[in-house]
Amino acid sequence: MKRRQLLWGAIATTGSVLLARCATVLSPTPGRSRVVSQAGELVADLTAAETWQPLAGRQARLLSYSGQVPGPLLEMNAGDRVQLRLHNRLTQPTNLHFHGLHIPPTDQADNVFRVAASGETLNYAFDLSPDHPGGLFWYHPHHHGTVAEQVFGGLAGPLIVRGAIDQVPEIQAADEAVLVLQDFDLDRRGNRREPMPMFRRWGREGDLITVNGDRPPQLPLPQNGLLRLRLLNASASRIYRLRLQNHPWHLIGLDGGALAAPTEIDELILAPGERADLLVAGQRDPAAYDLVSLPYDRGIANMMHGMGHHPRGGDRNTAPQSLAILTYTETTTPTPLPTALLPVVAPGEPIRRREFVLDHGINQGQFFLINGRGFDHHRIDTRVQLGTVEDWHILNKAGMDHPFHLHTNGFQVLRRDGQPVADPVWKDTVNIPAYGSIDLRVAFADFPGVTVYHCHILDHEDQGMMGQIEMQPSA
Ligand SMILES: [Cu+2]
Repeated sequence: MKRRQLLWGAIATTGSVLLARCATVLSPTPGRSRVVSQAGELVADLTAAETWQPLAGRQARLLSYSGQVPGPLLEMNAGDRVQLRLHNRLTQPTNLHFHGLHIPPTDQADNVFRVAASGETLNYAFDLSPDHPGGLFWYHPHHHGTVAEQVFGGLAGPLIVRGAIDQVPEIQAADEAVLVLQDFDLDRRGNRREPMPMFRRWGREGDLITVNGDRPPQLPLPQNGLLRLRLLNASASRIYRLRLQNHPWHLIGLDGGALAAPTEIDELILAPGERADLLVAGQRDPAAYDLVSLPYDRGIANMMHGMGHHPRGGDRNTAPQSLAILTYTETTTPTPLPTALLPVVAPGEPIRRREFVLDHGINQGQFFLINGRGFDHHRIDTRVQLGTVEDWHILNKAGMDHPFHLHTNGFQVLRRDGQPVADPVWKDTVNIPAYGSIDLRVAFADFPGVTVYHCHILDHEDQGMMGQIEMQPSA
């Protein structure tokens, strides 16, 4: 079988290369490790702690998993057993959420109601089903009230599931790069700045954008070859608008869902929590091409003008920034783009329709509301039956974008602002622009229990924009 290179961390900038077939834990560069499942099992320890970290050429006081920002890459196959131990060396409670995985929301699996107090260890254990979609997922804290602070401090790590999409021959032959996008707000000494109350309302952002905790990496693309680019927005609030300059790129997947065929795109908007899977074909003149981040206004400018504020300190990154540099290398055996990927299975027919209104206001001391209410751990907001399909209309009545994320089960986006979406795919997070609406079709499959849906601007989640859903076994 042809093997690809997997680029992870600041590999290209130091010249070392990591082969995807290598064994359990590898550190291609100091502080950048990868844990690959062996014989159907992935076992790893993650220690959450405040540590000094190298970050984009300087030292920064960050929150890290096992001394790394982002955390170690966990790589497994559909059907594997996963066992993780989370050691909490922070001064506050934390826990883990496995964003996008279709696993139980209960017991030791994706149970966001568990708490690791400072100094404690939590065991996580779950099985991925043999038909679990292959894709890029991620792990991060989900302890209500401190999610934004902990993720913005650096706590986030990528998780790859290898599945059916990875068996497509052209994708198998492609080189692969995982890019974790994070932003940070640091003072001159490298300490994290405490966000002003107003920035917590907007959702905290930082001037410093990093890719895998570093400066823009160079991504080698062999002439005539294929590079699979896998992007994760692990930022607390920042929405990225991305463009590969003067070079085509093709979308092959969104979140954990594959497209039916590669689709050439122009721009890519990536909200917090979202992922994109892309192929870049080395068919252009050998040169360097920039992956750039362009300004995106998620409604803050309007709000600042409305309140008489000058645009300072909110969405401060207004100039395009290079996030990675695609660099052509020597010619390789020609690999064409695949013509087909995986069939997209339809969710089935809905048995009911619900409406969720996202808005701002004050309710029991919380400001970000769903259907007029802020989060209450003692209240179940939505009860659904397993084995059914529902249509959800999500209406954003506020002048700020709110990316909506549902745990445990995926959905397809059928309409945006009432207009049908061509060729919907399975997703777990979708941005709802200010004053916009989205229609989803959700399939509630096999796992009973209580979990949550929420805004993925993590300050909004912490300040109330979250609801609880109970998935009940069919009678
Ligand atoms: Cu929000």
